[in-house]
Amino acid sequence: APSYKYVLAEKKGEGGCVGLVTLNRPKALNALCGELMEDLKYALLELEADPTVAAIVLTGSEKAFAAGADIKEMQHKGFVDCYAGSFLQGWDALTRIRKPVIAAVNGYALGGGCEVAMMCDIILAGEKAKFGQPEISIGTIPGAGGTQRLTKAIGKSRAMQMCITGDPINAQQASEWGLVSSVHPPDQLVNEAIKLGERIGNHSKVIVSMAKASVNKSYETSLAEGLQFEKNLFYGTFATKDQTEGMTAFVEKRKPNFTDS
Ligand code: CO8
Repeated sequence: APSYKYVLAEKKGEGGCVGLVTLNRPKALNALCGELMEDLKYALLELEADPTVAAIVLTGSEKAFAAGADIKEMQHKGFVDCYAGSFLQGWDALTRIRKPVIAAVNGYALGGGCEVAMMCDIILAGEKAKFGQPEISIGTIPGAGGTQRLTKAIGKSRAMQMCITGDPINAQQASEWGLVSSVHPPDQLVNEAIKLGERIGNHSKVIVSMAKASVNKSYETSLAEGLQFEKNLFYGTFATKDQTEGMTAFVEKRKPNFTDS
């Protein structure tokens, strides 16, 4: 496997079915500089292409998932540098991964760090996690989905408050507000995320990616269109061997043997 400067990519879980990507730029609290985001993209694409990997866990350190976009990199930029250079456009790569991506957030997930967590499919938090969109306090606004995904996740009033005060929320609040699925002791968080990945790995990879695509569709479209999209994919599952196997195994009272086909 290739090695990266700012991320570690490994395989964990039963049969190496869970990819683990760890952001690793400790001196800057995993601030998301251009090079780190390139490393992250290629690490994810490598795991996406690996047929044994069923799900991917993305984590940082116990102190910081990521403290945001790299402020030192942005400090002297002008509008034209950002616009003509499509500044940070490459971040979208994360949202095009078709396998499930689970964010395991310990410590700070601020600004771009919170946005990257929200680009993932599921967020698990450590008890000391802090989520925030502090851009307002450095004279800018969220630029990678903070005003959009946060609003969909926790509602307008709470998202508005976070984006215009810059005040972060803790793991408990994030859990009550539905931003994260569950909260765990910091030292167990990554293992819990890997276990969740293993449970996903019990299922057919092709059907899992259809389920992911269908849930994501609800973010992008009207109810009627989303229901039609879901129905078509549901019908589509009947073109797979895994649907036949899953239903046959149920009737025969045995475990299914999915072949991702
Ligand atoms: N960028 C660059 N360096 C950072 C960042 C950052 N976001 N965050 C921390 N660092 C660096 C610090 O500069 C420091 O480096 P040095 O030792 O060389 O001075 C080192 O990390 C340690 O940081 P601190 O000493 O500040 O550590 P503390 O424990 O005292 O504080 C905090 C931790 C509270 C997390 C603090 O570091 C902080 O407030 N960080 C900035 C948080 C922030 O404002 N993030 C938002 C950035 S803006 C953004 O993300 C916009 C995204 C837009 C995306 C657009 C896509 C198209």
